[in-house]
Amino acid sequence: MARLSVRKLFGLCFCISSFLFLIITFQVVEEMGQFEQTAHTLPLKDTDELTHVHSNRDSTLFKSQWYPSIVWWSPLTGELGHLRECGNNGCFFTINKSYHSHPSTQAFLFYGTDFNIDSLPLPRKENHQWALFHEESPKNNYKLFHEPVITLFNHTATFSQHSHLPLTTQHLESLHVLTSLAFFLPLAQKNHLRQTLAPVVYVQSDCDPPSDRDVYVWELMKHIQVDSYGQCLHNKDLPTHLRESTAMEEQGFYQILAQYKFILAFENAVCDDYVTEKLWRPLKLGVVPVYFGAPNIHTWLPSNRSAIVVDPNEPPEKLAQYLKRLDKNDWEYLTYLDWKLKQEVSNQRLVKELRERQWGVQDVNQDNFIDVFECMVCNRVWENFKRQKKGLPSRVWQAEGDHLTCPPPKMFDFATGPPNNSSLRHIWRSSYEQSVKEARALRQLTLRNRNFTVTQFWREVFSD
Ligand SMILES: *[C@@H]1O[C@H](CO)[C@@H](O)[C@H](O)[C@H]1NC(C)=O
Ligand SMILES: *[C@@H]1O[C@H](CO)[C@@H](O)[C@H](O)[C@H]1NC(C)=O
Ligand SMILES: *[C@@H]1O[C@H](CO)[C@@H](O)[C@H](O)[C@H]1NC(C)=O
Ligand SMILES: *[C@@H]1O[C@H](CO)[C@@H](O)[C@H](O)[C@H]1NC(C)=O
Ligand SMILES: *[C@@H]1O[C@H](CO)[C@@H](O)[C@H](O)[C@H]1NC(C)=O
Ligand SMILES: CC(=O)N[C@H]1CO[C@H](CO)[C@@H](O)[C@@H]1O
Repeated sequence: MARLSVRKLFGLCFCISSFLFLIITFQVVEEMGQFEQTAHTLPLKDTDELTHVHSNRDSTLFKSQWYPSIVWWSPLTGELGHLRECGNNGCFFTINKSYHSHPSTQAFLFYGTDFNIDSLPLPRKENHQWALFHEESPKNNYKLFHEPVITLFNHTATFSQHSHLPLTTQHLESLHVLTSLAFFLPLAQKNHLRQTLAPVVYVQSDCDPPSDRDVYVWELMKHIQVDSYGQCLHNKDLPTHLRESTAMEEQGFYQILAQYKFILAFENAVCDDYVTEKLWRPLKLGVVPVYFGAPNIHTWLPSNRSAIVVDPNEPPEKLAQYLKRLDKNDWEYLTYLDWKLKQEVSNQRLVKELRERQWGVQDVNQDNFIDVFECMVCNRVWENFKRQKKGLPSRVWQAEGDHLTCPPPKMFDFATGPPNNSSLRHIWRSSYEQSVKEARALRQLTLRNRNFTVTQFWREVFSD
């Protein structure tokens, strides 16, 4: 919930800043005489006007008053209507659903977590492109993670490196924050602090997620001391002013974590490329992450010896023994911080990704990933307009299974587990299995290309 509200806050900031940006853009553009009309007259379009865009070979975009409309089917941006420039192209973006049947509408944008079966923009016309934005955990909406559903979309922006706009590094501001020594504590100091602190720290308040991390950590705690500040497996209190989940990015909180030798960086779900701040935070602080999450994490680590990657098939006791050995052996521990002390990211894949991505993270000087997603779709819509004008066949975009995928969640089965009173742990597997059926039903109903009711949907889900 807290993450959600922080995200909403960011969303609001993005909205406000992109609104200001737009106002400024409009003023500049208007002064340059490129727009013949002001923005508020733009939404008024009809078939003839769109045809005009197609047929008038000589009209350059900015001489024309007509723009394709792109409808956010999830009200993510909250913007009832605004024109955006995307390079040389312009599109009108709106959350007004009555644009579904408007002739200027060329694309629909969906936000994964809000993607709802009960009101899809059906019927879908041949020119209606669908685009999915989903950067969050699979647990927020499992049914999108199956081929029958993901392939309904033409364009994707997801955490998968295979998507059209990969958001894998969405929680990493820059290479600089990784190599920075701002929070780094020398090992002598950490060794001194070991008199009062455990070697390992864990901070989670989203308990019993699909990765089943709490059960693993509970088992690990039998073999090595872990200070656990969050609500899950809690055994140590944070200072009162840092107890709000919004304090997770505060300096005071970072300083507490930076005192430890190891941070348990356990994702809430285990899928390739699903990497969150849980990994980047310890790397930033100069604490060795003990990572459990994306099986392909080696693709993204700053160097080949910068994190201890948990093998879920090995007993936690073995990991505990390894951590204890490193705790006693300074030289060996420091091999994991070598890259940090040299301030060098040797993973060229990560370097390239950060250099080439077109969006920034909490950076007012760069577009955010939602702007870039909107423009990707806008530019693709225009690309086909231009091809049509030249008499070329339209280009076809199609999401593929690997644009959003995650294997079924697995539970650990140690002899004993935490004294839990949460049944949540047990729902993930069945909810995943149910989502496979939902995906199949959703595809069938969507391809029928008529609107359908929730009742019809559930009837279809349970039809076999
Ligand atoms: C949505 O768009 C329609 C035109 O397509 C317009 O009549 C209506 O007022 C708009 N709704 C809002 C809330 O702006
Ligand atoms: C790890 O990286 C270092 C330095 O970049 C390199 O010399 C070494 O061969 C790498 N080891 C492996 C196993 O990839
Ligand atoms: C979008 O996807 C649909 C369904 O797969 C397909 O029929 C359509 O041709 C695609 N449109 C574009 C522009 O790629
Ligand atoms: C779980 O148990 C603890 C202590 O046994 C109690 O404080 C907590 O309220 C319980 N939670 C729920 C959801 O029942
Ligand atoms: C389906 O669309 C028709 C026509 O637009 C509308 O009258 C009807 O209420 C819709 N049905 C559902 C289930 O949304
Ligand atoms: C480790 C442990 O005690 N797990 C229990 C958690 O709760 C479920 C029922 O909600 C039990 O089946 C588990 O054994």
